[in-house]
Amino acid sequence: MIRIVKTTPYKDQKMGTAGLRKKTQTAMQENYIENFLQSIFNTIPNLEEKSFLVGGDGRFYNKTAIQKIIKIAIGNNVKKLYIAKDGLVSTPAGSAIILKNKLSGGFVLSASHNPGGINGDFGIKYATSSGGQCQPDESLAIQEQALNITEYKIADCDDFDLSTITSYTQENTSIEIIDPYIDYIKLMESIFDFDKLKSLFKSNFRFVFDAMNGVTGPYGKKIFEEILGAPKGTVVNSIPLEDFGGLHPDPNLIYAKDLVNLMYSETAPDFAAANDGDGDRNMILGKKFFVSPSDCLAILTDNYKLIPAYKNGIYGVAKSAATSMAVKRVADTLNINYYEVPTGWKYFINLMDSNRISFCGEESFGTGASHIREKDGIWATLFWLSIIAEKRTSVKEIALSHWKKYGRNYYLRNDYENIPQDIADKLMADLEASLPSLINKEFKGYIVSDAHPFVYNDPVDKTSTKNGLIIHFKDGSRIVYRLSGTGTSGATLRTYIECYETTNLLEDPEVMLKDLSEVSRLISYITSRTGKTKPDIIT
Ligand code: G16
Repeated sequence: MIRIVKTTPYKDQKMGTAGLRKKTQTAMQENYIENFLQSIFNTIPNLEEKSFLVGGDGRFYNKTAIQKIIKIAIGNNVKKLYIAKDGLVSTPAGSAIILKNKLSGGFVLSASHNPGGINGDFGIKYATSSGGQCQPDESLAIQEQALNITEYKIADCDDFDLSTITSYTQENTSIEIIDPYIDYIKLMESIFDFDKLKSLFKSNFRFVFDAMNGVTGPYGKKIFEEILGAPKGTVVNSIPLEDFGGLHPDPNLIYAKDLVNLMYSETAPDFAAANDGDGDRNMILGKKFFVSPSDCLAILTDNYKLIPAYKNGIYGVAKSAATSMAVKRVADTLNINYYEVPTGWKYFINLMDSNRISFCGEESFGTGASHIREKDGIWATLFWLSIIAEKRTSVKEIALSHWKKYGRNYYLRNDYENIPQDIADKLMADLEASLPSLINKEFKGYIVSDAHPFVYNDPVDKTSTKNGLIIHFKDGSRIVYRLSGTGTSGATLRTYIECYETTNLLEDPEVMLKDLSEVSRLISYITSRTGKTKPDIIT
């Protein structure tokens, strides 16, 4: 039986950079998930012809929310649901499944790299038939529905068992429990030379993959250990846990601490990678060496010919404006298309769909390609393994020879967290208003050459998006300011700082960018407005 339930809107139910992201206890409020799902379904016509994927990264409250989503979908007469077995699917595998089966979209329940548990965060990433994040106008339409919702439709039925591959029919909806690994693994096999990778693992090569107790544990076990022959135990933190074992499943130098300590110890293996909770973010490490995400994109792009799927050429590459300029140097040299977009993977989708780019990446530990429409942590790891298998040299050597060829864009992201929203908004508004007056001014020896809001004009659908503020200096350095769209408490101000060097290639970025970090605070009055004399997080 289908019930129509009267409800009232939650005024905080706004779409962030990648969908809904909230404190878990916020999401657990009565009707919270139901309202959100109904709001999405209200924006999609002819649901009786539509099929969707449902799964998640295994975090706390996913199981309950998945059952709610199934019942709301049945209530709305959805044609078919593909539910990942045990409710587990990574964001990249989800995108692959949506594209392969030509689904109308999907829901990956994840707050990504944010911590989980009842006191952590919960989220719903909603992907459309594109296989990726919905576009800004679609987000607005959903938000409009959520802020005005008065009722939702839900099936009155028992919970479904998601632990075996089977199928059910309820009302007009068919429900298929699917293997969430197989299509993704086949896709990886179609891109990379698995035989070459197998031979790498037959050598003395040692690798650690940290799944951070998130969803890539089972993917990593199957791909690296079972198929490629890496020794058992190569994948660590491999069982998806509801609270990520208390870890903050964010693959960066701060939160992947154990892995970083291992890689900077005397017993470090040759290569390590970590993925975040839902498997779209990645961090790459060598022995005593960290590859920044911006450099990662540049190095992968420079080495595209090593990968069978790309050996005949790539269309081009794109990065978010906040990501360093390193990849532009590669694109210019290779003479391939190059685009700079606002933060958010959604902005890459039109460029991939129209064959303008093949690779893309963001400073926030995201690298990916047009095989799917999300960033892809395992793809990035396999790409690095392929480069190593070909060059048989260390990660540090690979990065150093890249910098010798192109120069190095030293880069830091400084985050100022938990700022009251009104203070953060005013800081950005005042900074934007002051930009014209900064031109030609000098700060600690850095002279501003240009300062403007970042505006992106999408070449495909002709929309224009404003995101962040950019200050250029005469020596080629840059500072980018923007507010995070994925936080769940207060506002996070991110400042992205970079300079360019051709000779001094192996310095500590914090040393190289000390003065420029200071300049970023001076220009925007961060300290007097927020009381913070230094960033909370530096990545
Ligand atoms: C999400 C989006 C990314 C984006 C990031 C930005 O990442 O998918 O495309 O770069 O947010 O985060 P912020 O707005 O906080 O800087 P994820 O991995 O959290 O889904």
